[in-house]
Amino acid sequence: MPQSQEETDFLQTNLNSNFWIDCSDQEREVWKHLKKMLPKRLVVGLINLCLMIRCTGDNERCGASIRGACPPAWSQWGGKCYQKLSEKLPWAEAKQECIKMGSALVMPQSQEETEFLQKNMYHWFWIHCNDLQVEGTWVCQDGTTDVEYRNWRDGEPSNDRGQEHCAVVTATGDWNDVSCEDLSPVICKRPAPQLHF
Ligand SMILES: [Ca+2]
Ligand SMILES: [Ca+2]
Repeated sequence: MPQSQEETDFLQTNLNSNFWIDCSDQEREVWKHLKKMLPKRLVVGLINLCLMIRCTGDNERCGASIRGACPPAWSQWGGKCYQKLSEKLPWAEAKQECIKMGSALVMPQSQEETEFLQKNMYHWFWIHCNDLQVEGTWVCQDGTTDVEYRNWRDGEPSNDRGQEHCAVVTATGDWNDVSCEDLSPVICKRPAPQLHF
């Protein structure tokens, strides 16, 4: 919980990452700062909400995810909203179903995100990662943005029988390539609504 404007500035300048502010009376100092930057009608609506602030390194652009801002039936973790589908699907159908819902097939980018999904959604599930175009060249994407994070199990991707081109997070949290026609649980992801200031 930043205690002063100086501390908030320091955190925003030196941490190019997310941090939660504690929701309590102590956030008055942060609110003073936010009130200067946000339109009044927004501040009135948000006065009792907690914000997650993300700033770029140069401290010139900040965004705040509103905790609890995900649509009904979507769960929030950081700046993302997730929803699990009730049906197991082949990979391509899983991807399409998420697109129909205005979202993307999930692509976890850290062990922490994976653990959140395993705890709250499914122990194993498709991820937006395949080598359909060029065998052995894995393309992993968060929506349309390439993701570098990899967490293959030892010995994977194995491309068994030359037929494994889509990736799942397994029950142990690491990845395996399997047939894209397999039926696996599906989690869709969309960004949480953001305030930019
Ligand atoms: Ca393959
Ligand atoms: Ca495999």
